[in-house]
Amino acid sequence: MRLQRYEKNPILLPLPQPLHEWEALNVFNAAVVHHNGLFHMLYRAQGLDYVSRLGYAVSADGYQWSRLDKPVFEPAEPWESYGVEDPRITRIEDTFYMCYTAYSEMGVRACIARSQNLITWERLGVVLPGEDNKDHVLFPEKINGRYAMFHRRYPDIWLAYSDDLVHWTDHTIVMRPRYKAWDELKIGAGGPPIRTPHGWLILYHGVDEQHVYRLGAALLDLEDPAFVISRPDEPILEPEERWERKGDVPNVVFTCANVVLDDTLYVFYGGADRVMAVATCSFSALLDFLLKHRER
Ligand code: BMA
Repeated sequence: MRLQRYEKNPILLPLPQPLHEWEALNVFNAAVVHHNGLFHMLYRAQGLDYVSRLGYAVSADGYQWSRLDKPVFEPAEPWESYGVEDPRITRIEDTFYMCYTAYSEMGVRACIARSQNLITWERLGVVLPGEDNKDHVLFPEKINGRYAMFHRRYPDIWLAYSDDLVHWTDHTIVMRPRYKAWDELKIGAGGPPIRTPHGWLILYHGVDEQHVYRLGAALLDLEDPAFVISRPDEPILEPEERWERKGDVPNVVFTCANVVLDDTLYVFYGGADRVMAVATCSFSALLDFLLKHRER
């Protein structure tokens, strides 16, 4: 089972103009939500200073995008001084929550901000203080009365719970790298988990010893997402196109966003840390594939 690339990829390129200095080098690893009939994107942008800021773009179909001239989210705290990276947005009831990585001389920190309109953001702060952490993403609903979130304690995907989105407890490992596989070195969650009648469908990235980033899918128990129902051996996307192989970091496909509309799964992903792209598949076909590869 493989994702199908949009034939006119990439969908977003750096804009090397004086006006767009902040996004002149790389635009990648975006969050995307579908709301009120439109796709909304917050993308990670780097200018020549390599500081990551977040730009906003909007689209009616997920393929053709229009963007704002200025970033909508920029470093503002000491722990963000080198940049705000890799946003993942989850809607919970009427609020959009953005998980993002803050990068500074202190290291990388897992942060959350919230918004009602996707443009103006209020910071909740560092949610896993005192540790290097990233690849965190919220579940779209509470599980057994508490908020749930994936995060990454190198090299594994972890699950944690919270009553207030700020204090996180009951940390457990969900998935680990697999020996001599495409996801042998480290793994991290993609966009928000998707509820299905058979479990939480998740996408994740895996890295091999050659530092190639690929994408995979898994199915987790609805009541206890630490229980893995299915994790097929094969990736669903790997670097093949020139702009996935060559860029700021070679051989990278990296996702922070998945949207399901009707029966189409849209996977938005960064190519080689330089451009944004989209690939799709039939959601029910992917779910069937996962159910066929159930672990015993
Ligand atoms: C990870 C993250 C991603 C990036 C990837 C490949 O550690 O920082 O933002 O796409 O590395 O460089």
